Amino acid sequence: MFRAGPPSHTLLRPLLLQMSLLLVLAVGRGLGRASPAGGPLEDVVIERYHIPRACPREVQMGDFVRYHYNGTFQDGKKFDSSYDRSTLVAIVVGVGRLITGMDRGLMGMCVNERRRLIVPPHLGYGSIGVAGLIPPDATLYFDVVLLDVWNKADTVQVSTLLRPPHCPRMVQDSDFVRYHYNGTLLDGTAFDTSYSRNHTYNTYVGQGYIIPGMDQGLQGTCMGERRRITIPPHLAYGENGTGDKIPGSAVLIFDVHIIDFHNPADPVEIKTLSQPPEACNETAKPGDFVRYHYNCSLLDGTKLFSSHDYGAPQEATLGANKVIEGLDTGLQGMCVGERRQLVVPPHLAHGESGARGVPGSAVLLFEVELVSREEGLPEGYLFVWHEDPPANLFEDLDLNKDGEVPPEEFATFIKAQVSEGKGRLMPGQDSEKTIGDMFQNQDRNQDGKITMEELKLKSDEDQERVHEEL
Ligand SMILES: *[C@@H]1O[C@H](CO)[C@@H](O)[C@H](O)[C@H]1NC(C)=O
Ligand SMILES: *[C@@H]1O[C@H](CO)[C@@H](O)[C@H](O)[C@H]1NC(C)=O
Ligand SMILES: *[C@@H]1O[C@H](CO)[C@@H](O)[C@H](O)[C@H]1NC(C)=O
Ligand SMILES: *[C@@H]1O[C@H](CO)[C@@H](O)[C@H](O)[C@H]1NC(C)=O
Ligand SMILES: *[C@@H]1O[C@H](CO)[C@@H](O)[C@H](O)[C@H]1NC(C)=O
Ligand SMILES: *[C@@H]1O[C@H](CO)[C@@H](O)[C@H](O)[C@H]1NC(C)=O
Ligand SMILES: [Ca+2]
Ligand SMILES: [Ca+2]
Repeated sequence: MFRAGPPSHTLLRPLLLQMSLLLVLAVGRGLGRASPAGGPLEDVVIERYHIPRACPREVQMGDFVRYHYNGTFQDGKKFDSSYDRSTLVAIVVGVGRLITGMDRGLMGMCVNERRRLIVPPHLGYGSIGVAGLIPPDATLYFDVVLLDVWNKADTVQVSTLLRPPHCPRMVQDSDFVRYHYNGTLLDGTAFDTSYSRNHTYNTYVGQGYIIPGMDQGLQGTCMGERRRITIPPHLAYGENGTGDKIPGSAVLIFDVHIIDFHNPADPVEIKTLSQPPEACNETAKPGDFVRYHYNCSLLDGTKLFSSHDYGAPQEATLGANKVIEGLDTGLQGMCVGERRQLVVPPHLAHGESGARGVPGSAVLLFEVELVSREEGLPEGYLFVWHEDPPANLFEDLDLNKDGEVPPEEFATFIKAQVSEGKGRLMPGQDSEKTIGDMFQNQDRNQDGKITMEELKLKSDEDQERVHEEL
C-alpha cells in the first residue's frame, strides 16, 4: 500500500468547508448579545465523561482535529450527527471556523476522550438560529469523541520501543529494508499490518517509494530494532486518505520491527571468530576442494540450514560457482580449523526472489568452520605430476607392450602414480570418473584405446596452441 507514486507535498491546502458541516460550523454569528435573562453570559459547560488513561497530547488552538459528534436539544431530540455523514469532521480548531461553543469545547481534549458540551445560544446560533433546523435561542448539547489531532507544524515523531544492544550499522538513504509493521490510527484503529501477508514489507529508503514520513522515520534504525513512527497527514496520505481504511487528514502510527537491511553496494562482511591453535601457512583459494561445517540463519535468528542436519560437512570446489557467491568469497582465505561469521547480502546470495526457505532479498548470516582443504589443480587440468612426467610415458602406460592402451591399463597406471605420490587427481570428484574423463580426452578417435600418436600431455597441447597463435 505504500507504493504511492511520487510523494505528495500539496496536502495542506486550507480544508474546505465542503464537508457539509452545516451546523457546527460558524455561520452569521449572534455573538455579544446578552443572555435572555439579561445576566452575565454563560460559558460552554464541559463534562469530560471519558478520559483515556494516556493522553500524550491535548488539543490546542490552531490544531487540526478529526472527531465524531451527536448534537441534540435539551429534550434529547437530535438535530445533527457526524455519523449521518460518511466523513467525520476534520477541521482546524480555535480560529472561528466552528461555532464558538465548539471551538472552546474542544480545547484540551485528548484522543479517545468523550465530552458532553452544553453550548448556550450566544456561543451557538444565537437569537437567529438556522432556518428550519435550529430555533432561536437554542441551547445545544454535543456529545463529542476526539479521534485525531495534529498540527501543520508537526514533523515525524520517532520513539524507540526496543533497541538491540549491538548496532554496528544504521539504516540510511538508499538502503533496502525488510520490516514488519502494524499500522494504526491515533484512536487505535488498525488499518494495515504486514503480518497479514506473511512476509515483510520490503523497500528502498529515502527514495520516495514510500510515504515521506516513513522515508524519514526508518532512517537510523538498527537491525532488530522496534520503533514507533508517528506521521502527520501532510507526510502521509494527506487530506484525501487512501483506500477504505485510511481516512482523509489522518495521523498514522507505524510500529515497525526491522528484520534486516543492506545496501546494493555491500560486500560480504567477514569476521573471524576463532583461529586454529597452530599457525597455518596455506589458506583456501579458488580451485581448492574444501569441506566445511556451516549454520545459516536470517538476521532475526530464524534458522534456515545447517550442515549438522546432514551429519557431514558440506563439500565444494571454491571459485567454481558451486556455492552462492558470498559464501564462496567468505570461505576463501580461511585456514583449516578457522571459524568465521559471514554476513551475506542478497545480491551475493539468493537475490530478490529468494530460494526455498529463503525470503526474497534476505540478508543471510553464516557461521562456518573449515574442516579440510585439498589443493586444487590449475583450471582445465584433471591430473598433474608433482615433478616432471615420465620420460617414456606411452611405454609406461602400455603395460603389456602391445602398442595400445585400453581403459584398464590407463586407470591402473594413473592410480599407481597417485598412490606413489608422483601426481594427483583433481579433488572433489570421484576418481574413477576423473580417470574416465582423462581417458576420453586422450582417445581422440573414440575407438576405446589410446595409441602412441594420440597421447599428448595437456601442457604440451597448451604450448602448441600458444605457438600456433604466434
Ligand atoms: C452518537 O450516537 C450514536 C448512536 O446513538 C452512538 O453510537 C455514538 O457513540 C454517539 N457518539 C458520541 C460521540 O456520543
Ligand atoms: C499466512 O499464514 C497463515 C498460517 O500459515 C495462513 O493461515 C494464512 O492464510 C496466510 N496468509 C496469507 C495471506 O498467505
Ligand atoms: C483530493 O481529492 C480532491 C477531489 O477528488 C481532489 O481535487 C484533490 O486534488 C485531492 N487532493 C490531493 C492532495 O490529492
Ligand atoms: C504487531 O502486532 C502483533 C499482535 O499484537 C504483535 O505480535 C507484533 O509484535 C506487532 N509488531 C510490531 C512490529 O509491533
Ligand atoms: C609452515 O611453513 C613452515 C616454513 O615454510 C614449515 O616449516 C611448516 O611445517 C609449515 N607448517 C604447516 C602446518 O604446513
Ligand atoms: C552450528 O550450530 C551447532 C549447534 O546448533 C554448533 O554445535 C556448531 O558448532 C555450529 N557450527 C558452526 C560451523 O558454527
Ligand atoms: Ca596395451
Ligand atoms: Ca584411439
